[in-house]
Amino acid sequence: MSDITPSPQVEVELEQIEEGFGASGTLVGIIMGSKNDMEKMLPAQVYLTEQGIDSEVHVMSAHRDPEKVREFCTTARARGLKVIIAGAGMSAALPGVAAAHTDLPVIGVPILGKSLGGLDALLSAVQMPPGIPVACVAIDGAKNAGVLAARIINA
Ligand code: RP5
Repeated sequence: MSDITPSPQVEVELEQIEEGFGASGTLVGIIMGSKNDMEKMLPAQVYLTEQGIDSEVHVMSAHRDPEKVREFCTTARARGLKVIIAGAGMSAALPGVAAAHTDLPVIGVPILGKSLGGLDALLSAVQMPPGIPVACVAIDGAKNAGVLAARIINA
């Protein structure tokens, strides 16, 4: 038995794991704001799988499911995740909110919506305040998010 006492923050995270998301054993968490984003986000997982990197996919919206997003992101490191890929359209808050709740690298994927040519999502994802970074790929650029996640893991 270890005589190292977990920090209060780690204890909180472990409690949250027991109540919510389990220990995944995966390295990359892929989250998106709607099931309607799934088709555009899957190229990230396809690339990671080709590279032998396990990932998990969840739908959670920063606006519709804020508590789920908070729980996923605050427990991500303790569950073994190394990178989070977050895709959303319209007012794409998900990447930035994810980055606010974890110090893991967050890669944002702006999803093309029905108006504004995707600029709404691009600007929402990329215009982060200093200290809370999101590494943003192109509009509908999920494959590059997978490539970047793999490079981060293999750095
Ligand atoms: C965003 O709003 C989602 O990421 C999605 O791209 C967009 C529209 O969501 P749905 O109405 O299709 O569920 O939060």
